[in-house]
Amino acid sequence: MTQALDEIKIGGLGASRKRVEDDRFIRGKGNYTDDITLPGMLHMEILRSPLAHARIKSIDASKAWDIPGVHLVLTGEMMATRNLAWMPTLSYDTQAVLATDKVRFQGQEVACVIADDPYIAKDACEAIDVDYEPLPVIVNPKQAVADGAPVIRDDKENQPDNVVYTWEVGDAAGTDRAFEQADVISRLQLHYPRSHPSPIECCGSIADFNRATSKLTVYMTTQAPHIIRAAVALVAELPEHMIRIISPDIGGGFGNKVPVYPGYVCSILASILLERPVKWIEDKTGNLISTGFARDIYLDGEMALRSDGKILGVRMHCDADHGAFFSDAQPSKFKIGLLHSAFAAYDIPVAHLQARGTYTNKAPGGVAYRCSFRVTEAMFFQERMVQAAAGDLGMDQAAFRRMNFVADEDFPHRTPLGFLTDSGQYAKCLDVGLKAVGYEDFRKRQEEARAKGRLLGLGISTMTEPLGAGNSREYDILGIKMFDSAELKVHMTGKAIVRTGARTQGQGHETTWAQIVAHELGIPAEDIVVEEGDTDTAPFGMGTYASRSTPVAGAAVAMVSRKIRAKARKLAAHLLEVSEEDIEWELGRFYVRSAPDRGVTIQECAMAAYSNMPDGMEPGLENTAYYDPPNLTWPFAVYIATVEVDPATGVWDVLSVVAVDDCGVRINPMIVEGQIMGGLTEAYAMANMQFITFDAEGNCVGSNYMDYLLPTAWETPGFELHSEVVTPCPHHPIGAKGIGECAAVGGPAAFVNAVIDALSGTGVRNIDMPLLPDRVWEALTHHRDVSGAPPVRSDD
Ligand code: MCN
Ligand code: CUM
Repeated sequence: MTQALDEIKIGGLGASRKRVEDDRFIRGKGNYTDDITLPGMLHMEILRSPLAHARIKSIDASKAWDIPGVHLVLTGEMMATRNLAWMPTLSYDTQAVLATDKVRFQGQEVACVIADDPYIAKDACEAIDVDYEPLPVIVNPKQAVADGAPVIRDDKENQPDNVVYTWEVGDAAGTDRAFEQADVISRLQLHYPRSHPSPIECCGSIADFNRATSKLTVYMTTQAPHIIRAAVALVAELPEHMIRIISPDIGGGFGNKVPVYPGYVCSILASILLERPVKWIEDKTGNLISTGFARDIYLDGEMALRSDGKILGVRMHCDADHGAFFSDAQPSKFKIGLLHSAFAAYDIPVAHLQARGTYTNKAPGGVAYRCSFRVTEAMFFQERMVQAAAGDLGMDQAAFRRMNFVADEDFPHRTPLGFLTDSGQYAKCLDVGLKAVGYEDFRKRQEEARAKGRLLGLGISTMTEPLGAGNSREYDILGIKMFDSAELKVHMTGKAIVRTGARTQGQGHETTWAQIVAHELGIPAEDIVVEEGDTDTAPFGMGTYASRSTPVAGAAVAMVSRKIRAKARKLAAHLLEVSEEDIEWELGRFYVRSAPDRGVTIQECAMAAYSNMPDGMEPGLENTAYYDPPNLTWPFAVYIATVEVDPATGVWDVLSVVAVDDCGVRINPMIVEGQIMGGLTEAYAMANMQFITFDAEGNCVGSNYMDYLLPTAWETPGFELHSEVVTPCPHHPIGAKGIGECAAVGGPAAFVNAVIDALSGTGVRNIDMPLLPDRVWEALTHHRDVSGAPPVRSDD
């Protein structure tokens, strides 16, 4: 008789275990950067530029220095004497830490004051006199490349214009031939607006340099502590063992906390100069106006179609607006991130993509916000284009997609733009979604309603997302290869601690990593503590973004558990006095094959590792695994929204949302559902209400929560989630694919497609997000597309 444990009961794979971190979060016992107070700590505030583009004629900080309680005023000039006025970005560009020559976007960091408290520091910032000479302002790529446009990055040699890069991929000639053979050519042009991750906790850091030990400790809001340590080592020329980056609890990251911000650098330099801890906590406006934006991309594409509905080829062009500095934190060699994952779910013979990046007078941004490096834009364009193409052919939306999907048996599938997708059951997901939303029935109701002047619409969106950078062959950040790590220490009582190179920001790693160990070793999840975010204790890893934690660090957790199990097997053989070959494993226990009643638990093996190991065996039960994934993981999802548009006002209400997500094996189904609901909420907000843009002077319009609306429970629609399609990832040790961003990536197109569907018959092909009532009303009333591209009028 064997006695295998019930995996769900011990909190293993598939258990909807409650999130252990929530015990402290919901009781106000989280420990965020701003909760930390160190003895002798000073406070830093940043003076930001009110202008988007201006030459700095002079900075007079004498009045600020005179204010009692002020310890230091940092300006670009002072930073320059230490070679720190500029810093390298993660995309091989440079970024001003504090402006010296010019300011290049509204909100740019101009000076810092370090004082006894943040209020004195803020007041002192206002006492700094900056004499600006305004320059012409550029707020979109068209202006950036216009004849005579002022060169924003005149600090750079060999930068005669505002073009950051041009890049292309695919088969241009083959695509031309496909278009020659097309029966129908469908075209779409749109702008995916800037959006902002806007985590509840803003960015911040506490730098603590100890002259006696020469050690620099920095508590900071970062999603990638080891990358920050590497960057500090390189920029500040401090040795790595003298730098400790601690990322305490994080109140949401969503990509906003990947880049390196000037505030971090200034607090570090201030602490080194003053030999006291220096805390910098950004305010909301500072966060919204100056930190990691996302999107802001102009997409223009064509699809070559055969009259029976087969897609023959795709051509895409993209203009990306990167703001004043190219600071994307993305680990691929591709300048435009993974935009060329567009159309990966469709079996398209040939495609070609051209991309151009431009500098503008806006805060640097690009990739960050619940996206795997521009996959959000890729999937949005893909699904908007597919809807337009089906419409042009007069084909049913669902049938057109189904006919062009990559078939289940065609994996691994090489996409026309070069990716290798791993697995999926696309048509099945679509069918589940259509059934759930009552597709046929809705189409009938839509027609009946139309006859009565009511506008109903249904939008389908699908997405497949390349998640889990790297493999190290193709992905790196500043030459540091992409992989991740896990360390597992099993104590003698069989309790354990697992540490990884990732950093949770709310995703629930403290819960799910323990579940992977429970699955591999049979140690109950509640006996395992998870720790991340301290570079002095965590194994080296590349952090959490691009939903890479489960695909990479999570895989490392499984692999290190297997190493522990291999050693425990030797201990079991020793305890049971049989040879290793005679031993079988079942969850939590080794037993003798010929005598299943004779067994030892994993806990007994752990005790033996410290008290009764065989002669010659190294004591202890600990190990580390570094995991370099063979490929990205490719989850798939179908999102379907139905809406009703009020023709009188342009207001639209969501009637239903159905989500079918296939992220392979789910470690914790409840957490996965939470991720999907969160992503759909953000998708809805982007499609419906979030407005952050620029006027002609480069003023950031919407840099406050009156304009940039965060969705609350009140306006957020309900979501119906489906989990019945599971395609295990063929190359991940436990079959899991990433899920953290899927719904934010695929969701927006479902809402926009639904509103455009409601407007069918008016000739409207596109309204740019957010689909504010006035835009929808304008489209309906004037039968025309509505662009949301900046500049906008300030009173919009
Ligand atoms: N999970 C699971 N089964 C799977 C896949 C994932 O149970 N098959 C669990 C994971 O173990 C983890 C969570 O779901 O607890 C998300 O996992 P994963 O898809 O690996 O994504 P990451 O942990 O790498 O999180 C990053 C992703 C990104 S890039 C953004 S942006 C985002 C997102 O997660 N930011 C978030 N979701 C967020 N959720 C919260 N609460 N806060 C953020 O800042
Ligand atoms: Cu692109 S936002 Mo997340 O990858 O941190």
